[in-house]
Amino acid sequence: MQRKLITATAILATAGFMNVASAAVPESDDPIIIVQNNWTSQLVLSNVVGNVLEGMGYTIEYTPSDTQLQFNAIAEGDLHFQVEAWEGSMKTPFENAVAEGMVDAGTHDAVTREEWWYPSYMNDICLGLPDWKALDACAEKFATAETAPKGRFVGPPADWGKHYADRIEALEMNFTAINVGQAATLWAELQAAYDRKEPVVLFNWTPNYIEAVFDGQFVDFPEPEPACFEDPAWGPNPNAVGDCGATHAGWLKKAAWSGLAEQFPAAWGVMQKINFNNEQIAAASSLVDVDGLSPEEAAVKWIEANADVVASWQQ
Ligand code: TMO
Repeated sequence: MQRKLITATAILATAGFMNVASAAVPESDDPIIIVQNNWTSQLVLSNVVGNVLEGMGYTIEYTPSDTQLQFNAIAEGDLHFQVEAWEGSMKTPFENAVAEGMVDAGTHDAVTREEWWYPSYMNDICLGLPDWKALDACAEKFATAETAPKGRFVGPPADWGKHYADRIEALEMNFTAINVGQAATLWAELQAAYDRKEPVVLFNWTPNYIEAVFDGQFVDFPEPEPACFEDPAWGPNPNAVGDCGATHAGWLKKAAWSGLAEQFPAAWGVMQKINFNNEQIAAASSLVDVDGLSPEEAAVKWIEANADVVASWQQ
């Protein structure tokens, strides 16, 4: 199949109809290494990208990586493409890697937020929510045997680069962050509390399947500005930096190895066009977290449901 294509291409090129380089796909049989992380939409959408590139004839390898360390590996060419780099949890390592030669492969239309989040029934239990001060005044209601008298904040896996213990200290909150080992534990904690209308506040993000299944809201912390992290005088605590929340409208980017353009030009063309919106990402996670598909099965379904989107990447 591949050889035939090249032969036909070569003939047409000789006749002056086509450019050989642009038609001989794949340009290389070396694998394109797609990075996988530990949350659902990323696992599904990395498979979507891999399936599309495999359909073009490329050899794809998937390699799991740490959300903070992956960008250096991409800069060095050990990993090649990351489809979901989130501002709220990856901005610093992303920007550092760009300074080392990693390519910012473009920003998705999706607008993201990563923040403390609670089910809406808590609005009746802690008056004044979603303001963080109202949450803090209500901290004892969130206490567990492990954290009493402080409230428990169910925090994200450690490799997501969050520093909530620092934020809690900077804002002098009566909470303790208890980090989960994996995302599924966040949702299990939420479900268990939700079923009994018990207090719970946990790390969540959008786009995610959660908003379609649970009624809830993000906690409003002071909106971050660069000065929050540089100037102790900024923010509610005049003696601390980091006394603010995460951006309400974060970016979502793609990250790529700089060698892709030369070694796999047609694949690179697709990677540059890939552009997810909030709905498409939430749908990717729902296929797994609600419908129970594997990420691989979900990728096939997602591609079926978004055939026009996938076609637009290849034009
Ligand atoms: C891992 N996350 C989606 C929160 O950035």
